[in-house]
Amino acid sequence: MRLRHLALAPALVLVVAACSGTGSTASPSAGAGSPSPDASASAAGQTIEVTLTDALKMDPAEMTVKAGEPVTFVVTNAGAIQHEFYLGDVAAQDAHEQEMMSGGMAMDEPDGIVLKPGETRELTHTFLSAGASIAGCHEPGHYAGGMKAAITVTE
Ligand SMILES: [Cu+2]
Repeated sequence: MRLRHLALAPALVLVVAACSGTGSTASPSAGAGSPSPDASASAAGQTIEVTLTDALKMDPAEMTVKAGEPVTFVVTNAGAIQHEFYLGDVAAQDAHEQEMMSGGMAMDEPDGIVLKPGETRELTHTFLSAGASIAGCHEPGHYAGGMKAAITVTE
């Protein structure tokens, strides 16, 4: 479902392809429902609980996930102001930051969710290949203030 979504958004596909330095280049169909030998493993999935705070922190600030398996982030906004949990590599984070700075509204999208104070929400994402990714909050000033977490994607 998510991947079909991505396939309809060329920019996002490019982002995914761009961060997949270790293979799976230009194969947007790779995840679009084509069964992989590891399909059974993905049933297990991975769950990571993340807390967002008004101190512009994400806890944990570093996470490790496995490529090709869905990861469910259970995100709680422990603060009193709105925060965001947006997944993407450095380029995607920068692009999203620009978007937000030029008046973009924080909204839910395939790779990001917006959380009101006290809210807990889930975002499920499958990282397609090993590498480095980031979770960032792009409420004004937050990303620049360090509100991000490093995500290491392993094979
Ligand atoms: Cu924030």
